[in-house]
Amino acid sequence: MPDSASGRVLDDPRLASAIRRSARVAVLTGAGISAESGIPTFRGAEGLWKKFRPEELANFDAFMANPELVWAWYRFRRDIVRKAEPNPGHRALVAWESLVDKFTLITQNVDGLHARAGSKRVVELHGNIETDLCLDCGRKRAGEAAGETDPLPVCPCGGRLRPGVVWFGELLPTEAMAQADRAASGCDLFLTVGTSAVVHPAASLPRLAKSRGATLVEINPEPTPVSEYADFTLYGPAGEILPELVRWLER
Ligand code: BJW
Ligand code: ZN
Repeated sequence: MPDSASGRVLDDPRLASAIRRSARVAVLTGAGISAESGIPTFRGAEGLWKKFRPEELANFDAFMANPELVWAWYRFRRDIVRKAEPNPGHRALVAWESLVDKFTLITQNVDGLHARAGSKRVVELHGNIETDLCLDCGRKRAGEAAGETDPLPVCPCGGRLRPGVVWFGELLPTEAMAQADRAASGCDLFLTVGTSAVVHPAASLPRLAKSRGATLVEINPEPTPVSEYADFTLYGPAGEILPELVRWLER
């Protein structure tokens, strides 16, 4: 049965004890953890890219049909990401990593804010918005600098570039997915933070972790499909709840 905490997070001694005895921790983050850095989410109450649903633009067919539009969307988002700073939620996960034997931070986010905050072991499942990928030579390269406005960027080989992210219908990077599977299968505590948990295969990781015996904790202001089987659901913003958990662990 799910449990919930609406007041002080660690009022529940069972949650406190599960967190304290967990030496192997895996965390799955989604767009919600970066919401407090000013980066809009895809879905949910504050879901932003309201004008465009990700299912409409984040796929290869949309790119081929209208590459200028898809590039304009990514350029707009790159701009927001470059101006954003990590928030207390990102920083709490950096601190948590230093407190346990094994800590794997699996993220669906493409904004790079976990690494910028100082997290060491970050598994990026959906790529990184700061990279471009050439459709011809297959090379990955750094994304164009701020201010460049070529509507259709081109690789030095002459091939067409696309954003280096994972779109619907595309396979996730094999090694990243394998690391995520291993971490979910072999952890004592699995946290899902700020994800609507509707996009697979990432959304399957919490269930995998739970089926292998991990305690499953969810942090999100709204219920998600994970809330139905999580051991604990902490309803609220990641930037408040994560620092509270870490403060308690550090004591
Ligand atoms: C806060 C907060 C605060 C707000 N604090 N929280 C099994 C079943 C059904 C379908 C499939 C399946 N397996 C595969 C599929 C198909 C598809 C899929 O999952 N579709 C479903 C949507 C139906 N998956 C794929 O296609 C994947 N590839 C794949 O499976 O390959 C194999 C295959 C190929 C072909 C056929 C079949 C299989 C690829 C998925 C790629 C997703 N890409 C995107 C875009 C990335 C690039 C970019 O950024 O532009 O990834 S889509 C978008 O959604 C992005 C995100 O990473 C992803 C998840 O979103 P996320 O992070 O959860 O954000 P939100 O906005 O949804 O939620 C935010 C949450 O935060 C909300 O809950 C808020 O409440 C909360 N929040 N403020 C904490 N302060
Ligand atoms: Zn090329």
